[in-house]
Amino acid sequence: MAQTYDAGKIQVLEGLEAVRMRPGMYIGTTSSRGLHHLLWEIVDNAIDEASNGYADEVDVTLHQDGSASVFDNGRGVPVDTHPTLGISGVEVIYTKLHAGGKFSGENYGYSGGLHGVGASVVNALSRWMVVDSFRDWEHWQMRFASEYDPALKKVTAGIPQGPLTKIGNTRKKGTLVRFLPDDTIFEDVRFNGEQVARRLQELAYLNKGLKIVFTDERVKDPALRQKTFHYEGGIVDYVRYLNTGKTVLDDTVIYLEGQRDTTIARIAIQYTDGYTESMFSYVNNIPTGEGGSHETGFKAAFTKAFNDYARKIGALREKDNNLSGEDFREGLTCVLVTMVKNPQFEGQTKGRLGNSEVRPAVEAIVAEQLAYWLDNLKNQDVATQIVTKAVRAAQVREAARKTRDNARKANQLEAAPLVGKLAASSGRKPEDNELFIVEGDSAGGSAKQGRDRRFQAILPLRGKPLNAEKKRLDQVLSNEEFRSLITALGTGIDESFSLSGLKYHKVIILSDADQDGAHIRAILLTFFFRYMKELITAGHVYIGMPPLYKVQKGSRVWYAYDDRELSKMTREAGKGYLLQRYKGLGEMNPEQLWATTMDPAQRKLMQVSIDDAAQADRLVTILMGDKVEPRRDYISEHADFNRQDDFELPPEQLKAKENQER
Ligand code: 0R9
Repeated sequence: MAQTYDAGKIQVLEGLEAVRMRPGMYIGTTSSRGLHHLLWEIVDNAIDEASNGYADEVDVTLHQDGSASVFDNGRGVPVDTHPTLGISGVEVIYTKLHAGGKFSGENYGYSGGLHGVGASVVNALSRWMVVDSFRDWEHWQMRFASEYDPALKKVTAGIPQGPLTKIGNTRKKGTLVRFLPDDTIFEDVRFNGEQVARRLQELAYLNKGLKIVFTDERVKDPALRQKTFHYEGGIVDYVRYLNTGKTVLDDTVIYLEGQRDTTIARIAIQYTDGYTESMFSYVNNIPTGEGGSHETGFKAAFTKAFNDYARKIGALREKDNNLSGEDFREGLTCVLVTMVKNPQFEGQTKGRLGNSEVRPAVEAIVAEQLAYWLDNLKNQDVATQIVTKAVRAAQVREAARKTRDNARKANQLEAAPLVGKLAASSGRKPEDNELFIVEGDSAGGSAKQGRDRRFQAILPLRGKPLNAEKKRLDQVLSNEEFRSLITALGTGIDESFSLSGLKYHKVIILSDADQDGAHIRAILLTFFFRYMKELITAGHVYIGMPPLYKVQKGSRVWYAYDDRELSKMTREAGKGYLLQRYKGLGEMNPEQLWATTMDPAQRKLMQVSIDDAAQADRLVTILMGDKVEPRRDYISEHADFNRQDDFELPPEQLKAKENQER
C-alpha cells in the first residue's frame, strides 16, 4: 500500500556545521570520489522515487559552470509545513542532517552503505543548491547558498536564501535539484563525465525500464553530449552486454527472481565458452566486489541444483563425486542483485555484505527458482550443455593440478635458472621489498645495476609473455615467463593463490612508453586480473613511469613525464637547451634509470586498482579476447591518436591512480 508523505515523520537530528567540519565522516573522502558521492546521493533519491513506482525517468546534467543537476519525474518533494518545526518539508530535507523518511525506516526500504547520508550533506558541501518541486500542479522553489557567518567567523553552507516560494502553476511533475560543489572542500571539483556515464548506465541496467538521460554540457561535440540509458531487459540485458566479445555457450540467459522475508534476489546468468568466472553482485544497487553472504547463498544453491541435475540426467553416476562449484562456474557470467534491509558492508573497501540472514534467504530463492528452471522442458538442452562443460572443467582442473604440482617440484629442482633471471633483493622484509618486472634484457640489465639491491629485485621479461586471456590455467603455467613471475612472487596462483606468501609488497611493471610496452603491460595486468586479482585489490600492483624527455642546459637536467611537463620545463630552461626524447628504457644508463624511474624519492608510480570490476572484466575480454570486431569498435571509439599508447588498457578499466609517492 502506498504511504502518503507526512512531514511529521521526518526525524530531525542536527545541523549542517558538523558536515563541513568533518566531511570525511559523511562522504568518506574529499577526493574526486567524495565529489562524485554528492551526485550519487541525489541520484539515489531520484532512483528511490522510481523504485517506489512514481517515476520512470531520471535526467542527470553536468553544466558548464561546474554544477550538476538531477531531475526525476516523480511526485515532487513534499512542500507542506512540518508540524512542530514550522518549516517546509523541503527545508527540513535539505538543511537538517539525517532528515528524511529513509531514516525513520518507513517510507524507504532499501538504502546503501555510504549512500543514504541524505541530501542535506550535499547542500552542506555546496556553494549553492536550488531545489524545484513540481507537485500537485504547482511549481515551488527554494534556494540555498554558503555565506560567511561573522559570529562563527567562518563560512557556513546550506543557508536558505529566502522561503520556499511558489513560482507558479505547472503541468510538470517531479523534483529538480541543482548544486555547485564547494571548491574549498574538494580537492578537485570537476566531475568525470565518463565515470558518471558508466555508473548511470549500470544503474539503468539495475533498474529495469528506468530511462536515464545523461547530458554533459561541457562536451564540445553536440553528437557526444547526450546519452540515454534505458533497458527493458534490466540485468538480462546487462549480462548480454558484459558478454560482448565473448562466444556464448547458448544465447539463453537464465533469469531467476524471488523474495524471502524482506530479502529480494534477482539473478541473470549466461555461459560463455571461456574458462573464467565473472560474478557481479550488488546490494541495494551498490556493487559488492568483495562478495559476501548473498554470493555464498547463491553459490551453494547453484552448485547443489546442478549436481542434482547432473545425477538426474546420468552425467554423474552414483559412485562419482559431486562436481565442485568452480567447475559449474567456469565460463559463467552472472549478475546477482540483492535488496536487503539495513545492509552491513564489511571488508577493506566496504565491498562485502555481512548480513548472515541473507545467505539462507538467497539460497532458498535460488534453490526453488533454479529447480523450477531445470524442470522446464525447453531448458533441457542448455542445462545439459552446462553440465557437460562442468564435467570437462573438472577433468581439466585435475590435469592442471598435476601440472601445478609438477611445476612446483620442477621449480624447486630448477631454482638455479630462475635465480639467474631474477636479481633478488638482499632484504627479507616483504613490506619493504619491491619487484620490478622489466621489459627486455637490456633494460633489465640497467635496472639490475641501477637499483638499490637492499630492497629492489629485478625480473627481466624476454619478449612478450603469452596472453593469459586466451589461455587455460594449465597453458599459462607451462609458459616460462609466467612461471618465473609466479615463483618470484611466492603467492601461488588462482585457487591456490595466497597473499601470505607474497615476497614483494610493491610489484612494479616497467615497460617502454610505446605500443609494445603498452601491450606487455596489458598482458601482465590481464594475468594479474584473471589469476591474482587480490594482488590488485590489495593495492600491490603499480605501473612505473619512465620519463619521456630529458631537457639539459649546462649542468642542469630536467626530466619530463608528459608533454605538459615538457613545455613547462623548456619554458623554465629558456633558450639553448638540449632535448632528448626517450624511446625506450634501454636508452637510459643505470644511473639515469635509477634517478628517474626507480628511486622512491623521485620516481612516479601509478597504483593499479579495480574501480569498476564489471567494466574491467568486459574490457579485458574486448581488448585481449579473440574476437576482432568488438576490439576494433572499442579502439576506434576510444583511441586518442595523439597519445602514444592508445592500446593501453584505458584508465576506466584497470584504474591507475597517481601515487602520492612523488
Ligand atoms: C532529483 C532528485 N530527487 C529527489 O531528491 C527526490 C526526493 C523525493 C522525495 C519524494 C518524491 N520525489 C523525490 N525526489 C517523496 C514524496 C513523498 C513521500 N516520500 C517521498 C510524498 O509525496 O508523499 N523525498 C525524498 C525524501 C523525502 N521525500 C521525505 F520523505 F523525506 F520527505
